[in-house]
Amino acid sequence: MICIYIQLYGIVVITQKSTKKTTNGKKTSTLNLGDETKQQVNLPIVSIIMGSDSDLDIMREASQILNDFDVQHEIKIISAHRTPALMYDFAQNAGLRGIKVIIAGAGGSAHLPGMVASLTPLPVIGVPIRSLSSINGMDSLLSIVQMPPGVPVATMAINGAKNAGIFACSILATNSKELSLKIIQYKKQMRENVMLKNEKLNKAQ
Ligand code: C2R
Repeated sequence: MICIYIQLYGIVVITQKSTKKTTNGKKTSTLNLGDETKQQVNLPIVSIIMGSDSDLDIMREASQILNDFDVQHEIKIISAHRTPALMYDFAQNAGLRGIKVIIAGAGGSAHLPGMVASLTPLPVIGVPIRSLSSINGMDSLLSIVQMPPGVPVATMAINGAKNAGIFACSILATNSKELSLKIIQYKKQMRENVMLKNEKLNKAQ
């Protein structure tokens, strides 16, 4: 994986690019989503956005999962409060750029996920961040989860960015047998890890 950092109109864009190549040297997406164009040009299909770079340590966990599942994604800092016009532009155009799922993390008075959800038909997964200025993340959680009827945000646990990555994969897997098999394998591995822990526990008794 190569990360490219670009400063664009005040937004930091971090693009994750797979270096996987075919025998003729052309890059391809490893994921079959039935979208030939995207497979050829290898564009991101998940967008991870967050209100501030101070959220990055947590939101990286979503990126890590997407890397593990070979899902092309981008990471951007966008704030509904600090950069409303950019947030609007992002939300209006994400689907047109080929993004299929948005993961949005924010702390404190976290309006970013809900505002983005109000502007796009794409599924939005919200991650409440326990930021320094927040009330233990409870303010972020309630801001994101208590959306008015008609504008849902699939809200994860406080700091639950890892689950946001897995949930994004689950949504994409409804259209990809390959990704679905990877998730089945992931769950099998989790089950085996628990069995191993049980074995260790039994031996220690
Ligand atoms: P700073 O660390 O930059 O002061 O940000 C961010 O997500 C972060 O957790 C503190 C916290 O403010 C949050 N923030 C929002 C929004 N923009 C920034 N909740 C928003 O638009 O919802």
